[in-house]
Amino acid sequence: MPTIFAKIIRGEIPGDIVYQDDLVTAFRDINPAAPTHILIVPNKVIPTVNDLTPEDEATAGRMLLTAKKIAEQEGVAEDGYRLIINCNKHGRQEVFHLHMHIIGGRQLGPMDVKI
Ligand code: DGP
Repeated sequence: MPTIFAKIIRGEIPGDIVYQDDLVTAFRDINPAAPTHILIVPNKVIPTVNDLTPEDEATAGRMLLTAKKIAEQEGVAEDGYRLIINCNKHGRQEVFHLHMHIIGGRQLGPMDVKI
């Protein structure tokens, strides 16, 4: 079964895509927690961080470098932002297609509270 994110990547359902290349796609979160809330996802379905393999090293690295690029594009780089990857139940992961949240555009709360 394709994930909802796979459908956005393939253009089968609407998504506010802000960046796409051969390895990753980034689009705005449907339920933003801050003025900038973008998800960076691998084009290939990797369910969780636990499923990463050495073959995915370039994809994992591209996710981080894309976060840097998007922070600059969104104008939040200097003030700062937070990158989050949730994993499984304790991490409250809801969509099982690996994704990195980039959240910024306002002063965020401390790490241990809901953002
Ligand atoms: P997580 O808990 O890390 O799995 O977060 C999943 C995020 O995905 C959550 O912030 C809401 C977002 N999301 C869920 N469904 C959709 C969708 O259909 N489109 C978009 N753009 N975001 C979605």
